Amino acid sequence: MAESDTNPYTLYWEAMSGAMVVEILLDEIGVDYERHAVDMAAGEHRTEHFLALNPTGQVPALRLPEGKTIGESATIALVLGERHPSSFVPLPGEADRPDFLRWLIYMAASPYMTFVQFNHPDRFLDNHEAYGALIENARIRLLTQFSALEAAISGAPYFLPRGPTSLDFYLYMLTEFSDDRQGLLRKRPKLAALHDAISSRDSVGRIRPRHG
Ligand SMILES: N[C@@H](CCC(=O)N[C@@H](CS)C(=O)NCC(=O)O)C(=O)O
Repeated sequence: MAESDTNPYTLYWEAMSGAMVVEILLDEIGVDYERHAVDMAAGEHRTEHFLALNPTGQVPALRLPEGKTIGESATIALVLGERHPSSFVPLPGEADRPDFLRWLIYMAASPYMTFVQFNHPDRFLDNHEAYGALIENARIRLLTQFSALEAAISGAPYFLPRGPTSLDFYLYMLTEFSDDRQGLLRKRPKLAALHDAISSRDSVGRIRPRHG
């Protein structure tokens, strides 16, 4: 994390949030950035100041060097891929770009959002008595969604045959969100190999501990 760059990226961040994949990608491509912790428990994400930066009131959000702030984890991964071309994000015209986009959007739209249902049933229903059923439904849907991802992994140990990409960083993060990681990995050997490979990267060694 750079503190002194004159024009760095700023990552609006919370522990164990979707900011993890953005941090890993920033570290992997080797760009300077600052981290700004958003105190969600204190409602900082609902303040006028933060909503002016990201009207959805969510993290991750990334302030670009020119001053604009963007949200949405998948969008941030794509924008960083365009601005800092690397093997981590297939560029338009590359053969595996359609698969890359398909599964990146799936991860952000499906399992990530099912984790929100699992951890924050209050955002879906006012009826406290139904929270247990909503959490159980999320638990079952997560298993199905992870199985779909297991079936889609086409490389070894990485998601795509080309080698490590942001899909691997994203899927590593989703696996880390699980409260039954070992159970998840035991039944999904391709995911387990991917998770092992990403866990041992230097970037992850630096970043994962920050998330508790
Ligand atoms: N679609 C968004 C979802 C981001 C999201 O749900 N972030 C959570 C933290 S993991 C958040 O900020 N929640 C606060 C809220 O929704 O009020 C993305 O992919 O970045």
